[in-house]
Amino acid sequence: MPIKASELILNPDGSIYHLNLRPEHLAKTIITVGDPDRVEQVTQHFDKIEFRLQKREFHTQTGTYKGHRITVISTGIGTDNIDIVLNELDALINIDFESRELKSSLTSLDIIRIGTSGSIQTNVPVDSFLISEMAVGFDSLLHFYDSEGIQISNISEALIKHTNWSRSKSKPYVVSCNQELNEKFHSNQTLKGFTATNVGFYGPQGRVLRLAIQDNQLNEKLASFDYYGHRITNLEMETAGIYGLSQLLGHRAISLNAIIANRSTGEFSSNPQKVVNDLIDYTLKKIVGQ
Ligand code: R1P
Repeated sequence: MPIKASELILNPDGSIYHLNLRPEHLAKTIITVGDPDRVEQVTQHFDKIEFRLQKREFHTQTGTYKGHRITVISTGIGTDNIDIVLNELDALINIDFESRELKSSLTSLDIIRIGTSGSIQTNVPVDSFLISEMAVGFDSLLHFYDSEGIQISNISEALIKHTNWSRSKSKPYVVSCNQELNEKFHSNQTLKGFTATNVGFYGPQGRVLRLAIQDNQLNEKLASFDYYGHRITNLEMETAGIYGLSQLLGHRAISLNAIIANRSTGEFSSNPQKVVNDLIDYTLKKIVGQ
C-alpha cells in the first residue's frame, strides 16, 4: 500500500517536506549537530562539498572527507526536531518516493551526533570528550512509538525510585548506543558516559533564573544515581531520541559530547569553540579509521 500524501509529504521538487532533501543528496554516514552554523565547521575539513541547502533549522551539506562521503545536518535543539530528522532521513533512504512504498531491501545509516553538553560529575571535566553509552530521555518522544522492546526498563524504574520522579512528568526511558560505533569511536581521549536528555535547557536542567522549579534537588539526585556502576554523567537535549529512533528504524547511532560546562563545579569552558573543533577533528578521523 502506498503511503498517503498526507503522511509522507513531498515537495514539488521531489524533496522530503522539512529537510528539503532528495534521496541522492544523502550519504550513508550522517553527522548531526544542533547548531546550523556548526555544519560549516565540520565541512571545512572536507576535500569537496557537492551539495548545500538550508531550510528552517535544518542546514545540510554533503561532501567527502578523505574520500568518505558524509552528510552533515543540523537538527536544531531538542528531541521534537529529532523526530522529524530521523524519520525523514530514514524515508530518504528506505522509502521509494515514486511508488511511496518501503524498499524491499532496507539500508542502515550511521548517525553520529557531535554536540555540546554539561557534565554533572566532578570526574567528567570541562573540555573533555564523552561518548554516551546509554541515554535516559526525560522527553516523551519514545513513548509515542511501539518502543517497549528497546527500553532498558530496569534502569528507568530504579531511576524513578531514586529521584522520587514526579508523576506529572513524562516517564524516563533508557536506551543504549550502537556497540560497534561505540568501539569505533572510543579511545583514551574519550570518557564513557550515561547521558540525560532533557526536554528543556532551564527548568528541566535545574537552572533557576526567575522561575521556581518542581524539584531543586533533581541534578544532585541524577548525579548520585548508581545502577550497578552506571552513573549519569551529563545533560543535553537530543541523544535519547536519536538512540531510540535509530534503534527502532535499524540504524546505528552514537552521540559524542564536547563537555563545555560542569554543573557540579559551576565551571564553563574558557574556549568552547576549541573543544567542539577538536571533537569534530577527532570524529572525522575516526570515521575514516585514523
Ligand atoms: C543547548 O544549548 C543545545 O546544546 C546542546 C544541547 O543538546 C542543545 O541542543 O547540543 P548542541 O550543541 O549540539 O546543540
